[in-house]
Amino acid sequence: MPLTLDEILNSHRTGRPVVMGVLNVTPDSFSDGGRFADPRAAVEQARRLADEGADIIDIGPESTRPGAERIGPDEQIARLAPVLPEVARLGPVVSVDTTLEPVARFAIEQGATILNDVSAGREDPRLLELARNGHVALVLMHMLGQPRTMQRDPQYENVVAEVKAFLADRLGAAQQAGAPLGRCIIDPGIGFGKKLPHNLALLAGVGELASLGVPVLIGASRKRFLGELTGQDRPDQRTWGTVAACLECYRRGATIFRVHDVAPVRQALAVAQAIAGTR
Ligand code: HH2
Repeated sequence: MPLTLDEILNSHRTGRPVVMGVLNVTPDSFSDGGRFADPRAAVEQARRLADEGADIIDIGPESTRPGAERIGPDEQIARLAPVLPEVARLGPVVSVDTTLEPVARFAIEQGATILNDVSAGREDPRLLELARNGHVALVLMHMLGQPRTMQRDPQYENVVAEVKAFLADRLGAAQQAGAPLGRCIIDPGIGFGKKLPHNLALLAGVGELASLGVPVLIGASRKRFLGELTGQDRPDQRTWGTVAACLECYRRGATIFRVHDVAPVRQALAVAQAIAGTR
């Protein structure tokens, strides 16, 4: 049985690992671009993610890969419309990966209960207000710059401290917009304006981020830094590196893992959870 939204939002207290399966309904995503742009293929993939044990299905109508061009709300809604209502019937909690309030509002009407905002409410601050009613959760992610430009020589003095301060500030902004702290999840944004040493420092420093008192989400799945570390050029062959990153972060206090390959990550986390429980 997939976890409920309340169980997901309590995962940092219970230590229950949460798996978020990625469903990109885009023609151009970096690792699975175009495969699920057809609505029937998308719903089939959502079913597979649910069968493999996803607690959340994160539907992305816009690619955020480095260099990606932005698309407007109408096109995002047109991509979600034939897919979202069917996915909402499958059982897992539905999340929508968007930075735009009209898209988020549409997604909530169609059954989504998590708003995964890679801009953490900076692009469209009205989005944060949608979590006011207490039925919707927010993912607030760190990104340096914009997807189009973010990999152009990002610089930090102390990446963990800077990302933590940013996330604390965005948690404050969410609360000011009326979103309860207990409805917020934070994410260091692996690969979003970060070079390899920045990504590694953030993965190692997950405990520091977890001290902010809300669940930490990690999106390391298939990302380029795994290729840099292993020499594996093909994103769909980076499953083992993804598993390693998830386990290391779980050990350090992250509980929510956004991944393309649900089954292997689910299995690895079940073992890690059992071992953690006997410590
Ligand atoms: N990464 C991607 C997209 N959305 N959301 C969160 N919260 N955290 C992440 O790390 C994250 C995210 C990029 O990966 P993917 O969805 O595979 O590719 P694309 O953005 O090209 O669709």
